[in-house]
Amino acid sequence: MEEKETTLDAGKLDRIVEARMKLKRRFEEAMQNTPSMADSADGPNKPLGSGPPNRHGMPKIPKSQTVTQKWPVLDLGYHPNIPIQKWQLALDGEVEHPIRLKWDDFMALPQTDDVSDFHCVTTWSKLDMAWKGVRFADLAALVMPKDKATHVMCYGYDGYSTNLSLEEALKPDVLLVHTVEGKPLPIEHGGPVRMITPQLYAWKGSKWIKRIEFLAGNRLGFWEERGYSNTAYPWRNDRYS
Ligand SMILES: Nc1nc2c(c(=O)[nH]1)N[C@H]1C(S)=C(S)[C@@H](COP(=O)(O)O)O[C@H]1N2
Ligand SMILES: [Mo]
Repeated sequence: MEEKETTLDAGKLDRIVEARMKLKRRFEEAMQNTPSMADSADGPNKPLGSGPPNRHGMPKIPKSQTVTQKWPVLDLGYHPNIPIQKWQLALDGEVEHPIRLKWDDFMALPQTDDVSDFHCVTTWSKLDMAWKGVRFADLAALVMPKDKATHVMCYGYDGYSTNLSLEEALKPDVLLVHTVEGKPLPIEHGGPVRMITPQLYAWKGSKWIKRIEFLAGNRLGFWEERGYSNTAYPWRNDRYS
């Protein structure tokens, strides 16, 4: 791999902003056409769920989900303990500028605060969670996906993997988070850094994230290979394939 060590300076930040605008133009239409943005009561796919509309117009509670106050832990049973001094995130595959970020590089990137909902396929939803981290879109702008890139595969330090289309991954609420409710993300929930995908079921967000590989086509991740949906749209009750 041609990865190199990276620190960020003002020139690099300018490049991120420029690249971010380019990516936005490239994926805006596909993003607007994803089910969690486009489905509507008068269209062919009425969003399934209950409650008032959320900020992207879907019912706050997707079909067959139950709201929980607790935050259950769901994973393969192995919680890798990665101290921040050892944590690294590789971004590679079909990109112009592959990199490997260390903790300080990651924390020097633009930081985003957001409040979003977390929908687990096992039918619990935890609402209005306060997150802080780096937007996937800002990371993508840093490495610049090649024209042929259409998907990513995200890998965790526990051996997990999950795939996403770029129009889903580039949504502004998709974050790589290190903080939840003002506190460091606990190890059992994927700390030091995990991804979240509020507009898809939560298995699409890798805990203990260590690598994002940009792909020239779709490939299935751990659960997707084992019968979970490739697409994972909560408001279509799209759980298993
Ligand atoms: N690395 C990794 N990420 C993972 C998983 C996993 O086993 N390993 N499980 C997924 C599943 S199935 C769900 S529902 C959520 C659960 O996140 P939580 O344990 O913080 O509730 O993480 C997802 N991300
Ligand atoms: Mo899950």
